[in-house]
Amino acid sequence: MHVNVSSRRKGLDVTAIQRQLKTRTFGIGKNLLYLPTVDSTNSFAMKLAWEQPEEGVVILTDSQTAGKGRLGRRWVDMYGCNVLSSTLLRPLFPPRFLIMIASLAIVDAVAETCEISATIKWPNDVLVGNRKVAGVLIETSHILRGTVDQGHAGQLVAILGIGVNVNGSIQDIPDGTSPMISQSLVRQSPGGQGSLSAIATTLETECGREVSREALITHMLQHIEADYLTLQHEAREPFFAANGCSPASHAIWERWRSQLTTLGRTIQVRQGDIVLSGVAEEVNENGELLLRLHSGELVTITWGDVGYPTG
Ligand code: BT5
Repeated sequence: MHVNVSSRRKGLDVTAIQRQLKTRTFGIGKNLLYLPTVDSTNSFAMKLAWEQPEEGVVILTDSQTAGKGRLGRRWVDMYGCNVLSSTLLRPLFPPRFLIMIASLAIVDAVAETCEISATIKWPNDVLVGNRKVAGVLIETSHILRGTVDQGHAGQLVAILGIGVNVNGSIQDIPDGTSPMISQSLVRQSPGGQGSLSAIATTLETECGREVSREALITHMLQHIEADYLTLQHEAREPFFAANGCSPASHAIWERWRSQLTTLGRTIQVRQGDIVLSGVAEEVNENGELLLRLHSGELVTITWGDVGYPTG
């Protein structure tokens, strides 16, 4: 692939992305919306979905003023250094598969763009070594087309939000040590470190050179679209409706499972104020984590933050 490396703090080269993109619809032509700055690409995409819920629209920005993580947390960035994207989707399959598709797309795109092996920490983090380089946020809504009396069911819309720390260094992110971020880090991290640089990294830091955001976005969207369209196709088959899964979804689950660094490790799962400790034994095809508590009991975990205790 030949995409010019954009200088940090410069806006995205959207033309380069469109020239290189080999997708069928995702991000093609008017399906690519670029805003130099926005509150949150996910919030913007959700508002758009109410007016024009066509799938495949991709929102890109150079900086968010109110970037969102899960559970009301913040996602911070530095202007012109990150991939901040949201894709509007109308999945016919359960949205839990989107988290698998997105994490795998990030891992593959990172390998193709800068030859770094990233891994996945359940449920939604992409790591290089032990540090977070990307996060995924999926938000869903039922959008009515027509009226309920006309018999129109709500259409599920999912916004797939991805944030990747690409260039610059984490220490330079202005909000990285803000009380809000630090507070959530202290709560999340069993080690209790209070700064983002203790748990996060950028691709440039890891590979020692500036990385093309345009190339990364291009690779990522191609992977997301390929897996998404395969699942959409199979979701229309009676087999999927009867079983809630298909050969394709099983294959995606297997690929996702094979990239999870969480499995087999002693972990701590924080759910609000509750912390569960044990061994991450397995993930099921619903994407849930099966945790063997130290008491021997096996519990199914549907949400939370995983920490790897040190020492
Ligand atoms: C996530 O949440 O990891 C989901 C992040 C999704 C961000 C994208 S950017 C485009 C789209 N539009 C949005 O508004 N959001 C999406 P969570 O697992 O809850 O992680 C949030 C936590 O990660 C925060 O509480 C911080 O501790 C930490 N954090 C914040 N910014 C970070 C960054 N740039 N890199 C690594 N960690 C960060």
